[in-house]
Amino acid sequence: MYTQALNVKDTGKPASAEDPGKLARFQARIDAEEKIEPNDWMPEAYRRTLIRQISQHAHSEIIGMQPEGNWITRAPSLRRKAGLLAKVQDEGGHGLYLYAAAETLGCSREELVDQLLAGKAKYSSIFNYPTLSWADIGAIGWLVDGAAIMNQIPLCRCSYGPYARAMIRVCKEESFHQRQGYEIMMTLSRGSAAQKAMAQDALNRWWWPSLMMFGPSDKDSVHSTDTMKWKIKRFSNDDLRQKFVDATVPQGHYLGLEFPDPALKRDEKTGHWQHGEIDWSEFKRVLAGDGPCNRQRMKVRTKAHEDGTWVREAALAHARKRAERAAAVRIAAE
Ligand code: FAQ
Repeated sequence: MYTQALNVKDTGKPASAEDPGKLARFQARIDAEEKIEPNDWMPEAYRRTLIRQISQHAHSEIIGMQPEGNWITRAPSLRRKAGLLAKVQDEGGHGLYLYAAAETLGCSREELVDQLLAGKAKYSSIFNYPTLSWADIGAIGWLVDGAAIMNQIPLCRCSYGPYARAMIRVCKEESFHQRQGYEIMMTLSRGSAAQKAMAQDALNRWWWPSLMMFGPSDKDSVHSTDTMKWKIKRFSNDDLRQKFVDATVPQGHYLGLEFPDPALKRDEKTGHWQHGEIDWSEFKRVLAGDGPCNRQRMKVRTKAHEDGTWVREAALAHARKRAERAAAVRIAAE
């Protein structure tokens, strides 16, 4: 899918030391909506910010398999189990495309995974919340995948080619996930009083963390100025959050559910749904490693990585043998 162009090593050069002519030509290409490809010249800061964002995104997909994976054995029917299994596998696949896209920028997947396991890399705050009932699987599909799509559709037009192309397939799959989640919520909301209460409880717990997925408010976002100038991000965090709220509130009302926000109201002039104040102290706590499940997520991920050591070693040994056999055949033919 991608060239594994590991020929663009980190020069450690600060952005200020870069050739102004090259910088101007680079920005002109971005402004002309050209895609930047792995072997093209790019400013160090652009390369580093992409590695940061793409690897955080990849880690999120991989850690994000845990809250839902937790329910595969407890899904209420074979149909639900098959759907959930496929969804969780899709998220694993997204992680792999994204690691591959990050590798084209000159860092290896091993380095990125090591950073995650060492606790030096971020992943999305949302995956540090627990899945307490089956309705949480519906709420994740509807809200978390819904928020992910809102954020990722514009990334299909990101200036960096490999990231933009990876996002096209990811978004198609996320949109299936969103619909299967909404369908679970619909079934529960139209079910018994206990099922409806379960759906309401899931919405109560997942609503605010879903809004936090879009990142800090624009005034506190440190990277947005650069990433918007470079057309990595096309919309600000607050703009995407607002689009998500506008799309999701009517869906929740259609389910007959209430949002856990007494301040939520539709502005008749603009048509937008205004939401109450987000608890940024909770967001900061989760980012600092003190969310309800941060420790558990890292423990499970570390164990899975250790348990997979023999698979990686076997795959490498097999690749080595194949290469040796192919070399022997070539020599014999010469
Ligand atoms: N959680 O200056 P900004 C999914 C960090 S995939 C944790 O605004 P930026 C699919 C940010 O990294 C979900 N950290 O940063 C799925 C930065 O930290 P740093 C993941 C967050 O990059 C569904 C600092 O705060 N999606 O759900 C969060 O311009 C179901 C300052 O923030 C992506 O990664 C957060 N919520 O904007 C899987 C999409 N927000 O690096 C399984 C791509 C911010 O300086 C099941 N990423 N931070 O240490 C993006 O679009 C952007 O990176 C943002 C943040 C919008 C997340």
